[in-house]
Amino acid sequence: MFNFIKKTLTSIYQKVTSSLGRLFAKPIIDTSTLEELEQILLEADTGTQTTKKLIVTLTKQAQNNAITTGADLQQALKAELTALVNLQPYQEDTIDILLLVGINGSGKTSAAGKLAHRYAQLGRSVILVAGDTFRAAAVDQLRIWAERTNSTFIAGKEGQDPASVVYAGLEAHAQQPESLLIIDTAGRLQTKVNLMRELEKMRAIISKKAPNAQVTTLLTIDAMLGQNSFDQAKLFHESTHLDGIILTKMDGTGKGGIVFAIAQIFAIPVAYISFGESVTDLQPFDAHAFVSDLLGA
Ligand SMILES: Nc1nc2c(ncn2[C@@H]2O[C@H](COP(=O)(O)OP(=O)(O)OP(=O)(O)O)[C@@H](O)[C@H]2O)c(=O)[nH]1
Ligand SMILES: [Mg+2]
Repeated sequence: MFNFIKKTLTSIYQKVTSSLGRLFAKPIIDTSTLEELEQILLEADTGTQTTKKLIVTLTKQAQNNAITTGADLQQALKAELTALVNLQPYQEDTIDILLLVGINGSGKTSAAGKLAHRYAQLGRSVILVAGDTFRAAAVDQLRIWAERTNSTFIAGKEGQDPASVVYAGLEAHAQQPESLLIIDTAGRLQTKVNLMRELEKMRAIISKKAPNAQVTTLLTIDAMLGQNSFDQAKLFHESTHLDGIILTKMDGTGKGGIVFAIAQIFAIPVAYISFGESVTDLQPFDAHAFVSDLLGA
């Protein structure tokens, strides 16, 4: 399994890895090497703020002669990137209730299905809750994932208060406390304020009805949106507590720098990456292994 993921990731980041490899092979580095590095990082979606910070630090080290060769640069960049992603690692084993949030189309419903599969593989029974009552199709979409993964399915009617569907989900969970309750939510309502209010209401019901449950909120971010995805992340980060990120559609981008931008700006770990549309196309994200693979170090 691990080799498969590594192969998938390697093919995703090949372009970045090979551009970096060229720089790291240089026997001696100069200002233009750092300029090239800056360009590669920006093109890889590392974001201007994070890239600038990295380049300033590396330039200082080069001026002090702490970095003279491409190999030095590789080690220094590895240390900086590792420090960036060295967040409290995401723990998936102890969770009772998983709330999925994110803007429309970012991959919440598919992630709910893939996570149901993952936890079933880990031996947990899963209850999928259709907390997106905004569109009738959203319920049908999640129902298909529930059937595919043999999960219990809880849904209400179109337009029903999602908090009441969550309530029904919590009742089912109380009957099977060892199971994992995964709640899919809407990505779009009439306004963003409504959306955030709805999420808060769901969270309030959860803490009232299951005060001792381990509740985790994950934000789905579409990696293909690159820089634009930071705005959506900001919107949720400011309004609600987030425990981690699911970076979706990684198969559609040859970039990986977004991982560092997220770590630097939001200081929350990427918990999973999703790289396709089948049940197995979601895996836990190992930030340290990712840095090593990306830099070939
Ligand atoms: N290639 C690829 N497609 C994905 C991935 N994740 C989701 N998709 C597709 O992206 C589209 C949107 O995914 P959904 O899971 O419906 O997104 P959502 O956040 O639930 O969307 P709303 O319910 O509209 O808010 C679907 O066509 C998915 O099949 C991924 O990792 N890779
Ligand atoms: Mg959905």
